[in-house]
Amino acid sequence: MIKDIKTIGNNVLRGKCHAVREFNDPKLFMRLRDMAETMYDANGIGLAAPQIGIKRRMVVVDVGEGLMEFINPEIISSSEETDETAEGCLSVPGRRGMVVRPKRIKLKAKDRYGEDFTLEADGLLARCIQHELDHLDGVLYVDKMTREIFDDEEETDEE
Ligand code: GNR
Ligand code: NI
Repeated sequence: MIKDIKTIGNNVLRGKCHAVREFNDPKLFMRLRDMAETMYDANGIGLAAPQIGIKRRMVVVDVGEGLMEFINPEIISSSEETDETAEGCLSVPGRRGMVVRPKRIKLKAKDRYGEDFTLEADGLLARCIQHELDHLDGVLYVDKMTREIFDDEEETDEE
């Protein structure tokens, strides 16, 4: 089911989410399906549970490589090297801003059955995962953006 996306100002986006404890469970599967449906409906590349009002540590991502699910995810290492790129957020409609983040990360998470896995990510996937993990701790990209991007700006992609 497509859910309403909570927007900035709603407290559910500002709390710390609790770990998922029940795996291989119909209620978990239903929540993950709702998250994916809501993300695709909104044309997002990622969605964190608190964005649909669920205070649990789970995230869905699809940056064009298929649907990925991360439950109780943790970044276990990040590159020293950073990138500053544009971000938006479905919970902060109508705005965009530049954010500095590590270029590459190594992530540990559980799948829907409770099995541990690790993943190395770079590029847009690394960016999106970091953005989603921030949501699980009540952090929005606007808290860390270096500058806002305005719609009437010239493209400054290539300097
Ligand atoms: O759809 C989204 N696009 C995006 C672009 C750059 C960096 C992060 C993102 S995530 C965002 C969807 C969203 O708000 N997820 O929490
Ligand atoms: Ni977001």
